[in-house]
Amino acid sequence: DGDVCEVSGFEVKKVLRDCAREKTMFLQGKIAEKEAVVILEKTPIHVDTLNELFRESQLTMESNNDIYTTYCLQPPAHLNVIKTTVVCPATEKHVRKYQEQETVLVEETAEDYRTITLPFLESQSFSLQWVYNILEKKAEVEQVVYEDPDPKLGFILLPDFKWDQKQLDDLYLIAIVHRRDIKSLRDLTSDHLPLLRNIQKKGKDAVRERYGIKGDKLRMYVHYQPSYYHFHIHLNALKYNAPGTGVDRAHLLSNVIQNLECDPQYYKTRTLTFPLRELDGLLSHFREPKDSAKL
Ligand code: M7G
Repeated sequence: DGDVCEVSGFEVKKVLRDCAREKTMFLQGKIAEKEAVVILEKTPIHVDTLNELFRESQLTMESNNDIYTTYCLQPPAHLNVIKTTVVCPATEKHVRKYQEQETVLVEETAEDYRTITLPFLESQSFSLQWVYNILEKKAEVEQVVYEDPDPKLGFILLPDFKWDQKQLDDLYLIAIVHRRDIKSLRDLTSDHLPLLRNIQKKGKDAVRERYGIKGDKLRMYVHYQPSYYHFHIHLNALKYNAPGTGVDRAHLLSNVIQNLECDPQYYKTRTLTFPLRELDGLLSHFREPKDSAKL
């Protein structure tokens, strides 16, 4: 399963989602008989390639009216790349994750978490193999920006695979904690405050040192629900409107810390609201009469 699938052999079966504005497309298909999901994304224009872009592109005028002219600019090959992410072999769940679909808001009480969400995610959630590969230095080793190796307070900071690292405008990193016993925001108590403060402090310092971006230009947050139930924190450039930063899913790290300072059991006891997509198996469990979900 660790084999790299050759994307050149990708046969498209279905367009899962097509976002013209974001210039991304999510595709389902096959690579050598294996199910695959492929994500195509046109990358931003880099400021330092502008001179080259105008000098070396082929320009075709499309229209002209008074002082207004539009062109089609055909850049040289190396400036015209599409970031491509391949998931192969992809599971049915990957296909659903990227499929265009309606979402609804769910209010999850502490009891709902225990009786509905937890049993569901224990049986259904995505494999964490890629996370363990990072923590065990079996993958993305040369990508690591910073590591605090402490087994209780430590974490690995590295570029999120959504970021191509070609420009800082859309900087996106993740901090993955070493300890493996925190599934999500729901598991946090005041016992975890030293861990959270450690990531907040050292994560900011590492980003400033490596990329020259200061802490007040950085958004640090966790998702609830996450896709991967091993605790991690998202870090991105404040000016970048990254997907998943909406109030329905993102919980700012500084707010999480303060909530736990006020109430050690905050996330264990509160009702948490989050969006679920129509095809998410968890949603059907929320819609069933609660008594049958407990069986
Ligand atoms: P999440 O909140 O669990 O789910 O975040 P989301 O994907 O629905 O946001 C997991 C984060 O890990 C996301 O930002 C992913 O882009 C990122 N990610 C996922 N995978 C499989 C990898 C990977 O293999 N390498 C790296 N570097 N990042 C990944």
